[in-house]
Amino acid sequence: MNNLTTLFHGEIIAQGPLALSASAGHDMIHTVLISLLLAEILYAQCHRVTSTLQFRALESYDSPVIIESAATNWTAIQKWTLPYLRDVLQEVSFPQGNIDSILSNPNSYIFSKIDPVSGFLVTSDDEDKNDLDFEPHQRRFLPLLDVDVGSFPFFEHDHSKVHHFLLIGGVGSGLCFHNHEEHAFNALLRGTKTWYFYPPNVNTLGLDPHGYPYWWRDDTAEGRYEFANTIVPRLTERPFECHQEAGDIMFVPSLWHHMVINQNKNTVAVNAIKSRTTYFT
Ligand SMILES: O=C(O)CCC(=O)C(=O)O
Repeated sequence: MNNLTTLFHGEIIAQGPLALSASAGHDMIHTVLISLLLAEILYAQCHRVTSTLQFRALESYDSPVIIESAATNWTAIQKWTLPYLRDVLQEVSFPQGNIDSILSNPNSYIFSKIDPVSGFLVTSDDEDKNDLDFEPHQRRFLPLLDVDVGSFPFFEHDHSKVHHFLLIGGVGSGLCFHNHEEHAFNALLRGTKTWYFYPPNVNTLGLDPHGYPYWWRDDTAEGRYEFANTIVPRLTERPFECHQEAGDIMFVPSLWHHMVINQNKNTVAVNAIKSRTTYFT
C-alpha cells in the first residue's frame, strides 16, 4: 500500500510510505521502488487547504486547490436538499428536460445561470430574455443567492460582477475537458466530484501513447468512466486528480484544463466565476 505523493508548484511536498514484500530481491526492490516513485510523481493529487486560507493568497496560486469545508456553514447547504430542489424545480423545463429525467440520465446535466441581479435561475437558452418574460413556474425557484441563502462563501469579489451557475447532475454526469479565462470557484452542496486537471501549457497531443487524445472532448458518461478507469493509467503525464466532498470549495485556476465526474450520488453545486467566457480546446 503506498500513499500518493502530493505535488504542489512542481515540488514533492509529501510522500506516503511504501510497503514491499520482504521476499523480493534487492534489485527488484530497487526497481519497484523507482517505478512506484515515478508513478507517484506522475499521479499528482491536488493540494488541500483549510478555509482559514486568505482568499487573496489563493488567487495568486497557479494550481488547483480544494478548500476543505469552506462551504459547510453556507445556508444553501442546509436548505437545498435534493427533495427541496426537486420540489421547486419540478415544473421547470430545462433545455435538457425536467429535473427527474436529468437526474436519471448521466448524459444530461443542469448547468444554469443564476441571474446576477434578480437571483432568478435562467432556464432559457435566450440570454437576453428579461426575468419578467418567464412563466410564473420558471420563477418559483427564487431568489437564489444573496437574499435567500446569502452570498457565495469564501469568494471576495464584487458579487455584482460575478457570474453564478447552478449545477445538478446524476451519478456519472459531468463535463469533458475545457478551461476558462478566469479563475472559478465551485462549492459542492451534495454528492462528491472527481476532478482531473492539466496545466494550461500541457501538450495534449503527446499525452496518450495510443495516439490522438480523442477522449479530451468526449462528453459522454461512458467516455468519462473510460477516461478514469482505462485511459488515465496509460497516460505519459497523468492529470492532477482531486476528490471534492460536499462542503468543499474547488478553486479552478484560470486556463487550467479540467474535467469532472459526479460520483456515487446526485450532485448539487454552485459555481462563481468572474467571466463566463469558456474556451473549449
Ligand atoms: O461541477 C462541474 O461539473 C464542473 C464545473 C466546471 O467545470 C466549470 O464550472 O467550469
